[in-house]
Amino acid sequence: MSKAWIATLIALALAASACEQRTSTQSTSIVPLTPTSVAEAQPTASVPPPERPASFDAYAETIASYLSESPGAASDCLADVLGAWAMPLVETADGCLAGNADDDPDSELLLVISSPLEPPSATSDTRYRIVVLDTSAAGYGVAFQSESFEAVPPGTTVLAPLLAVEDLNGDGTGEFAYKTGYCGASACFDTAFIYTGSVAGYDLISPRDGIGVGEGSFEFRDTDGDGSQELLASGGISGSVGAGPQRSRTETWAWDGSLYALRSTEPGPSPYLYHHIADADAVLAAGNYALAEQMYLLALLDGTLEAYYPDRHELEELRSYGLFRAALAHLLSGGDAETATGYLNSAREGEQTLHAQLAASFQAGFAAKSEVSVGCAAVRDDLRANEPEYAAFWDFGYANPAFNAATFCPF
Ligand SMILES: [Ca+2]
Ligand SMILES: [Ca+2]
Ligand SMILES: [Ca+2]
Repeated sequence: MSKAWIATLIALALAASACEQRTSTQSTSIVPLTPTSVAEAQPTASVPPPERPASFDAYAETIASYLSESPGAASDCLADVLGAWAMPLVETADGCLAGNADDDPDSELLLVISSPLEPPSATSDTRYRIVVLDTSAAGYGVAFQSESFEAVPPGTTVLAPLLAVEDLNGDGTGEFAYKTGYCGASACFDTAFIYTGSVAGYDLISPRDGIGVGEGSFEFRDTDGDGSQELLASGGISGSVGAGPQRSRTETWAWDGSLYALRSTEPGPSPYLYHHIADADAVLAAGNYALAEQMYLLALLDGTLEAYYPDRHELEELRSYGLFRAALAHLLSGGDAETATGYLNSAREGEQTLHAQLAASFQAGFAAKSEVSVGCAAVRDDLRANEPEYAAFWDFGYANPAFNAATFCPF
């Protein structure tokens, strides 16, 4: 082709281009503009997904290279790769999330990659990682890659570790969150991690060890309407015999300006009298004596509440303990001695119980000078004299607080 002919072609092309621009400018209201990037992306969508690499360590980079060649694959969150690679336990719906994970406005892809664990460990035959794929002018790159985790518990059919990718804390830049699991001999534990991204990389903004809860589930929700989402971690039942009576709980982890920190813990329902008495104990310890008195009485009047260790005469012991504590709460809230005496008389009816004896000790001490402190001194003497028996009764497993004589009558 001659130089003159090329020059003519270029001139024609420029003229045509100028003409198109004028046409577009004149008729923007009726002719939709087609962005060139999309027009160019169309043919690349037909690039077939790459072969799954032999090495698990190469998965993330291979997917990033493929996305650079075929950015259209990001629009359906890598369904073609996830389909072609058939990574164990990873399904498209749970294996990929698109959203903003950092401080530029583009979406990143949060992805789960997995492979068989060879040889398998005692608790798993599959390992997985969380990966963040980020686009830039140079193409896609691996912006974050977690350590390798084991898929647990045994028998898991779908891995769904991705929790969220968006501006979670309401500061205008993106975060992402995922969860991992760990199973011991008789119980499994779930842990959530939250990261925020910037040009400098990804920083952990949950505690270093994560936010953990036994047999847990996690949900992001703005519970107080301040524009920042809290992480609600629910669970706490371990299924282990040594744990003692268990109840679920919901922890609220809130953004404090630099980290997600524990804001509050809400106990779940329990069928056990022990937990209802423990709730009243917590209210008394917080100094809300009138409410604590009501809670002891309501717990003791609720005939549906159960014992966890019936062979300890648990309900009888807890009844005498609860009535002693109701008397204490009544006196501390400024109530009359007559009502408190009524509670203590009733507490002493549990004749063969440790706590009937405890109530009697308090009553005798209090009667001497009408002072709570004298009654409490008598209680402390009784606890000291019979500590092994009290400690044995108050051992409610590792999921519950250990026996602590100092909490019985600290006044
Ligand atoms: Ca971004
Ligand atoms: Ca944010
Ligand atoms: Ca909030």
